[in-house]
Amino acid sequence: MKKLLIAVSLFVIINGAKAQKTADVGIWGGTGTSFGDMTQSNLGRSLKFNYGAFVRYNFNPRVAARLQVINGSIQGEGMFDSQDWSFGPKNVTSLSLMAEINFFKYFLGKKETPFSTYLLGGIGMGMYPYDYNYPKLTSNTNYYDIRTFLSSSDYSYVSLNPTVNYLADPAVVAAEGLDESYSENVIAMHIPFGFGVKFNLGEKVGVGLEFIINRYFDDRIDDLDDPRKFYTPLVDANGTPVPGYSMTTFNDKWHNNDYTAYLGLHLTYKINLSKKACPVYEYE
Ligand SMILES: [Ca+2]
Ligand SMILES: [Ca+2]
Repeated sequence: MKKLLIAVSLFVIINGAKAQKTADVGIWGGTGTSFGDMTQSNLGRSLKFNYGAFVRYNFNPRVAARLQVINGSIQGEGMFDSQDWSFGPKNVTSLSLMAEINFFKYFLGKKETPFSTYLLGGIGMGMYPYDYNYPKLTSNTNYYDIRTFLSSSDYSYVSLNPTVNYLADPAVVAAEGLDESYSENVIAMHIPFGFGVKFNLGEKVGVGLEFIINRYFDDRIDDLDDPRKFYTPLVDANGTPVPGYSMTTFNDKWHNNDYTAYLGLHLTYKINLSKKACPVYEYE
């Protein structure tokens, strides 16, 4: 009976220890950039300092949840078609809730788990300004060159004529009020995903390097909001022009939107959530 009690007690203690949860807090520093409608981006001139912080809750040695904020400048220099295009620097703040999946068993500070590579994925939101700059857009002549666009083989199916670029036609500009430059704050959803590697530096401290991409459901980070869209003047059943335009767009929720990308180092500190630590079993 005594042995049974001891066995039951041990079972409870061990399972209690296994159920123990740990958490970590981290600070994050690195660089950020974006990918969107530009081509031939000058990466060296498009990298800006970004920083952040996170809390990580470890369910077990393989799976953790991370709530992370990254803030900093994003800018871009490159081309749109054969013309220069640049935007920013603009402040982009990203908030992400991600699962962190370790390839190896890992608990911060445990000698038995010195390092792991990991994957990140989840859901997030970003905040940033969108600067609609009419003079700047109209100085980019290729932005309008719908004829070039229509004659390219990829888009030869577009036989709608006559088409007009949404900024080139004075009637469209007047009707849609497009000649007023403005800036607005955007709040947009994104899907973050990434990977990294992390190491223990001591019993309480770890360090890591990671790469994260945020895939946005919005096209305005680079200030080029669906730049291929165009208007087609309306006609009636007999082909006679009638007032108004229909707009053809190339964006939807899943396609032709912008990305941000971050590469950074993080320094992580362990928090004990439970005072009844049983380190022998913690990492199993
Ligand atoms: Ca864009
Ligand atoms: Ca786009």
